[in-house]
This record gives sequence, C-alpha cells and structure tokens, in this order.
Amino acid sequence: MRVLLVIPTYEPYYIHRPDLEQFYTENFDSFLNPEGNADIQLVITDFASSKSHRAFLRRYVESREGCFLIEGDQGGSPHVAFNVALHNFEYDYVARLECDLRTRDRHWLKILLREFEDPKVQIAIPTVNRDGNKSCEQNQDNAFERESRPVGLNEQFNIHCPIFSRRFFEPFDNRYPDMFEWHHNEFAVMYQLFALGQVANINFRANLVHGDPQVLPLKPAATGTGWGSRNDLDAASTQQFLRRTANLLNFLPTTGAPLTKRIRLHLEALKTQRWRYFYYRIFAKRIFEDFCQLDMPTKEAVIRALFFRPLSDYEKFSYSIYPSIPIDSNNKGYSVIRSTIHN
Ligand SMILES: [Mn+2]
Repeated sequence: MRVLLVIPTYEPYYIHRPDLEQFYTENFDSFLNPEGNADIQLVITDFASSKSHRAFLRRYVESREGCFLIEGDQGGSPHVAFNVALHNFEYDYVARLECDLRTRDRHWLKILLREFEDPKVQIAIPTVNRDGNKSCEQNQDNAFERESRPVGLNEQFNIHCPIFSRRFFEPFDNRYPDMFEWHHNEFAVMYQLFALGQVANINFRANLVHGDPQVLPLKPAATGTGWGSRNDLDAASTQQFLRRTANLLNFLPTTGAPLTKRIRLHLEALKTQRWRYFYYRIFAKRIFEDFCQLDMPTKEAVIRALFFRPLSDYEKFSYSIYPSIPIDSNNKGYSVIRSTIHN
C-alpha cells in the first residue's frame, strides 16, 4: 500500500532561522518511519517561498530517503500546491499535513488507516492538541481509548491533518477542492463528502502535536501576507466564480422530475448573489437536501463546477521536482514528471 505524505509550505519572507529549521526538521522526521508495511513517500510542495527557505527544504530532502520537494515560483493556494503533488505521485492514501504538525509515536498511521476498512469512509481524521475544530471534538490533549465516529454535516475538522483515500479525489481529476484559497474549503469538503454519501471519521486513538506557541510567532507565514490571511477569493477567482454560476444550470436536465425543477429554481435564485452569499445559501439545509437526491453524475458535475478551478488554471504553474524522479523509473510506480497539469 502506498501512502503519500504531502506538506504544502509557503514562507516568502523566510531568512535563515536555525531554531525554526530544527522545529520543521523534527516535525517532518516524525512522520517518516511509521509502524506497518506501507510504502511511504514524503512530498513537500512549495510555491514561491524565499530562496533561503527553499535551500533549507532542499537540504532536508536530499538527506532523506523517499523525500521530494516540488518547487514552483508562482504563488498558489495550499490546495493548488497539494493538487500538484497528487498529480505527480502515485498513492492509495494521502495525508494532507502541515509543517507545524508532529506525530507522538509510530502507531498513528496504522491506527488511522484502519478506518478505511469501512468502504464508506474516505477520510480518517486524527485529533490534535491545538487548533483543531471544536465541533467534532478534535482538540484533545492526547490519544485515548474511544470509538471513532463520523463527523456530522454541521461539524467541521481541521483539513490540514487527515488521511484521504484515493477515491475521494478520483471523480474530480484526482484533485482536492481548490476553488477557495484557505479555510472556506472546510465547507466545500464537508459538502462534497455528504452529497456523495461518503463518511469522514474522527479517530480519538490518534493524536498529533500541532503548532508550538513558542515557535509559531516566528513563522514568517504567520504574517498578514501568509496563507492564513487569504480567506477570500482573489479577484480572478471571483470573476471565474461569477462566470461559472451563470453556467451551473447547464449541468441539470431541463425537463423531468419535480426535484430537478426545484433545484433549477434554487440555482436560478442564487445566480445573482455575490459569491460569498451564494455559497452560504447553497450550503443551507433546504437546497442541500434537494441536491443530495440528484443522480451521482449530476451531483459530481455540479460539485466540480462549484468547488474546483478549471484544469486550465494549472497551466500557469510550472515547477520542478527535487531530487528529480527518473522519467523511465517504474520500480516505485512513480508517474512521469509533467511541468504543468493538463487533462
Ligand atoms: Mn498549523
């Protein structure tokens, strides 16, 4: 079984900091040798960090087995960075991690992977000691003995620490929802999951250490220009959204069941809303219940239009992989390197 660990990083103003590098190095290392027989690869995916940060990441990956750095020069959201990693590496399960996460022990992966024995489960979520989501009791001081449970529709979880099954990405060109820059994605993930009849389980037996109050204030990305501050659509994405809502109705059959008509009416009514209001409304209970009853291909088409950038957006991101993966290497099942994502 191939497990990919992906850590998007973004430190545009980073200047050599031995204490931070120590912190990150220990964090990355903690994930590398889990118990079990999974084939592990760690991919750090970095777009537009400073030269100094890039140098640190290069030193890190070149001194570790099975570690790779995706280096790109254009700024992108963490979701775009994550998707570029998915595109270039093979996997059965993928952990979406952060540079300020650390494992406590070597059992975490084995414990989380057990969730996927239930075929409905597509996401296995560990608890974290800090900055998880309270709604699903994700903040816990430590691992403890309690049955895992599904996260409810009106709950959320910190989306920067779970393990996803490949099936979660497959209907969407092997991508994670990428329409939003940052935390709005938590809504998109839950919507997609529930609409498609899938389950995310929170696992109380696995707990990760998240952040370090001593170190984090030093993190350059914690400043106003970091990812964390980008909770909005940028101007280009807003335009894209507006164009897209006008086309949403094309995905629904024009004739037929009263349900389809009801959904057409919902969407027609929402088309004139500004993007933020539009999403709040579409996340609302009534339209969601109707939406869930549509057939699977229609649901997937609408979700793709709502939560995913057009694939052509990725053409502007060029990048390289370091250390480079031999193009003809098939011993580990690597895919061929491409410098942009094309359909
Ligand atoms: Mn964090």
